[in-house]
Amino acid sequence: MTYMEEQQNNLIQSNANEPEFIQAATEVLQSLEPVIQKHSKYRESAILERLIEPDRQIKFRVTWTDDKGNIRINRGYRVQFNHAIGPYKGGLRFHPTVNFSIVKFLGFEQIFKNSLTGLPIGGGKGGSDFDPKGKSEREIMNFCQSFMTELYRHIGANTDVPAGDIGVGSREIGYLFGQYKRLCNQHTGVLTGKNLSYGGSLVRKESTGYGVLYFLDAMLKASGKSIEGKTFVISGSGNVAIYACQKAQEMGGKVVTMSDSSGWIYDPDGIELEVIKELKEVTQRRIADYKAYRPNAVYHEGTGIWNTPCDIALPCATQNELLLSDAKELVKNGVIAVSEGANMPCNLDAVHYFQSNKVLFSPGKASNAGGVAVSALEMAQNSIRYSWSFEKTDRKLNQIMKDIFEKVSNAAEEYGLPGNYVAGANIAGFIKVADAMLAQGLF
Ligand code: NDP
Ligand code: 2IT
Repeated sequence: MTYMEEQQNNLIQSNANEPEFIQAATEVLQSLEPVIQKHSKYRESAILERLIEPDRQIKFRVTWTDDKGNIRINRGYRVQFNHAIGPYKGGLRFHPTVNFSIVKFLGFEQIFKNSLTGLPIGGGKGGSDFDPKGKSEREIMNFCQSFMTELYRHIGANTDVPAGDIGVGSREIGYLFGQYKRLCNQHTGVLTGKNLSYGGSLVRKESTGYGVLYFLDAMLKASGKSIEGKTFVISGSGNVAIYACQKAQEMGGKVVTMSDSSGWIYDPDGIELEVIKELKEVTQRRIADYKAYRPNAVYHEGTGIWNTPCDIALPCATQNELLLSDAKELVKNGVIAVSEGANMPCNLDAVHYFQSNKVLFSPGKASNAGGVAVSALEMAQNSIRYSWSFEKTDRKLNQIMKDIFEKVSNAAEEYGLPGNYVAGANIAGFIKVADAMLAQGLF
């Protein structure tokens, strides 16, 4: 058995009940084979073995009361995966599907993503199986306060800095931050994605979606193509999807779909984003209600969004939402590029199918890194107790995304895999972290 086969076996045996984590780590291991062959130092220092095992996993009970006075119990999680290059950094997800497999896959991806930003942030992730849907404002606050009453002892502006993810936006960050401050009596940059009035950064709200488009622009340009005039299929209608749609439209693209977990809409005239913002950011309604505002639109219950003909697909909802059959349909309909806005939305078979059919493909850890990058800029602004203008922060984001494309593209080239941005992202992200681990001795 080769060394890499041993690593793969060990991954599967030690994490048997964690399919999403195995999926994310398998992709990285596959990409790193040429790096391990070329540089024996990583093998000699057991870097892969150490990277795959989180520094620390925290699980806790969250007890809260609902509006009827019932006592409710949920599970809270934080995985502090790797802090070789900076404090642990990564979002919190509130969704009924959250468990250690989900949090570990997200935390693992975050190590490489954060490394690619070029900013000093390590990898972590957390969340809860709490379902925010249908909860009152008071219930959300009760839950957030109780969640932070345990989490606060594990985090800190120089230790671990959580942010949002699915089900956690600026409202939840506000309640979490308020409780942290009650407990610690410190106004520090311990969370990112804060509102502007108490230490948030301009552009953070838009950053993941905008970043997806800045990366896509660089990737298309490198192949002599452009966004102008292209038809987009976007999934999701949350934070990432909304601002990906906004930037795609600003850059001359036409977006014809968006979705939520119930179904999807097709608007032949192009998505009217103000309607989506009203439904999703203001009134917390379903995507099905879009039709009431735009009679030409068609609503489809359930899946099927990837059967829509398009030039560019941006999966921006959740993991494993685009499978091999969807990839085949997209290729059949002539898709030229797929950029992941969500984390691991395409399964491994779908990714391989895109690559072998010459579709430009960017993995989430490269193309959605704009969110965490602006989070790191928020930390920097909090440290100097100052805030930058929208234009300045947006310029920095744009440059960071272009730089990520260069790093990813160069690493792929260097290891003989030109155009394979999955391998490029994993290799470039890995080398910085691995070298920092080597320099700091055994941990
Ligand atoms: P939001 O909670 O704002 O939106 C999530 C969207 O995805 C909603 O439209 C939601 O529909 C849909 N969705 C969630 N779960 C499912 C599911 N199981 N099946 C179908 N649709 C689903 O989250 P974000 O936009 O912040 O996050 C979206 C993705 O982007 C996630 O993968 C996240 O990890 C990733 N990401 C987020 C970043 C950020 O800065 N926010 C940064 C980088 C990556 P519904 O409302 O019906 O649940
Ligand atoms: O997946 C991600 O990169 C995020 N949810 C954002 C993390 C952050 O710390 O801003």
